[in-house]
Amino acid sequence: MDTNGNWHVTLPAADLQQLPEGNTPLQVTATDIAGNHGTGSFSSLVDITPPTLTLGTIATDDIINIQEAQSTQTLNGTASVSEAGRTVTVALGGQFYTGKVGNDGNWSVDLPSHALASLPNGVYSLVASLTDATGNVTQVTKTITLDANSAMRPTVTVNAFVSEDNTISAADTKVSQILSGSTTNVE
Ligand SMILES: [Ca+2]
Ligand SMILES: [Ca+2]
Repeated sequence: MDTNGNWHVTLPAADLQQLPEGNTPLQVTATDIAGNHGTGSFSSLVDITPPTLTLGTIATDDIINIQEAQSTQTLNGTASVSEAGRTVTVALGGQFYTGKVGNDGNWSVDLPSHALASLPNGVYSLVASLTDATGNVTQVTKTITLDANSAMRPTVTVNAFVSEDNTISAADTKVSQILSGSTTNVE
């Protein structure tokens, strides 16, 4: 204690880690030379448990195709009911989307069609995160496939048929004819 009556006590980390979760009352007692006591107390909230967080399936099969990318796709999930009102953040392709945890613990985050359509086709890590009031963070990652970029849509080209004039004559029907062409973006 200094001459102004200010004091401090260091609480070792090893002791803090032994504290039970929840509200922990702390009491400080001062005693003067005559043996008189004075006490002060406060309550400190201990929360070392990160929230639970689960992710549902998006676009039926976690594959977003061209048709699905034309409308908003909603990612649903669950979280600890204790996190009601807090924000779930979803990262996809360098963009962030958010939704709130409901009173039942359910949440949903919308991925807008313009964002889905602008991403190159490929496999993406979709990362959802939720931070509780104490700062404990839970992150859950799932892999989704985007097959939605129309520039990558399969194309079919058919070459001219039957002696280059596309007309099947009586003579042409007497022999086999070959139909040929080419495709792009077909795996
Ligand atoms: Ca917590
Ligand atoms: Ca799908």
